[in-house]
Amino acid sequence: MKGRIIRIISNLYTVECESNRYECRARGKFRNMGMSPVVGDIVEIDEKNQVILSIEKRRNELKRPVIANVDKAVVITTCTRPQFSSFLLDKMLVNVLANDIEPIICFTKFDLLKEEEKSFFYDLIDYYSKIGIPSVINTEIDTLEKLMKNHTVVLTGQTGAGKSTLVNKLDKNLHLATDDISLALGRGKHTTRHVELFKIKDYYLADTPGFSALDIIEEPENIRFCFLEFKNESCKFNNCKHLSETGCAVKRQLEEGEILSSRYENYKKMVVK
Ligand SMILES: Nc1nc2c(ncn2[C@@H]2O[C@H](COP(=O)(O)OP(=O)(O)OP(=O)(O)O)[C@@H](O)[C@H]2O)c(=O)[nH]1
Ligand SMILES: [Mg+2]
Ligand SMILES: [Zn+2]
Repeated sequence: MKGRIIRIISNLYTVECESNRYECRARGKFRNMGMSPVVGDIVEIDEKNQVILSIEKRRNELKRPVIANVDKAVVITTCTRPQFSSFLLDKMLVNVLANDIEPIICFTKFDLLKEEEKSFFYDLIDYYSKIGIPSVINTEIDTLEKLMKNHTVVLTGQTGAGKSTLVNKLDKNLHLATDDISLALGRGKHTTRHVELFKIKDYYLADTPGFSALDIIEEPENIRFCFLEFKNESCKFNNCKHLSETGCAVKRQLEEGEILSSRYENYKKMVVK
């Protein structure tokens, strides 16, 4: 029987086959092969013995958070508490785009901003939307749900950013634990401890444990194409890295204010090691 892994807790894999759920174990052979089943995997199970027999080839996968076969990622980004970081946002976007997953940016804690701080975020929302990444505030539920319709979506973001809070808002029957004690104590405390896919209305949404730091593991070559607004066609050299080459259209657009300077600075931080 075929199904999808929707949750893993310790060594127990919950596999959903149509509307039934089976709590399965994985065979040692996966470990020996150096691969373990992850949430989102399509698997063949032996429902009588409750074991996973095989894993279907993945369409895509993420390492942070660990999940496979998703269409979109909602990149949860705080406006404050913890403080907004454009570098973290751009790293999360690269992480998603490099794995063939469509990002959506969702800002949280906009309500905690002072009036004069808000326009900075409106400008960011405009900029990212313009370059092709839909961007919303977590109060714009209808827009978000339209973007997620019929898709399998993963939430990604640092710990305390508001991922589980958003899931609870989207599905009033879920009462996932949310907490901000970590902020009061000033150290990382992960409230969500496992990845779990929830069926909500007409989409699947995965809540995930947040991270406290995110490293970029992509090659510079891949990173360049994740900056969607950096168009190579207009550069003098078609392999232009947009660093110190002559006739670079990206640098020209940067000087003309068409490219956001934080985007270019973050790109440089990621590719110049
Ligand atoms: N004021 C305000 N607080 C928010 C908002 N979103 C989340 N919070 C609060 O932020 C804290 C952390 O939220 P969580 O939903 O637990 O964060 P998380 O991303 O799930 O964290 P981890 O599970 O550790 O990865 C909670 O106290 C929430 O009530 C928001 O938009 N505005
Ligand atoms: Mg959580
Ligand atoms: Zn260039």
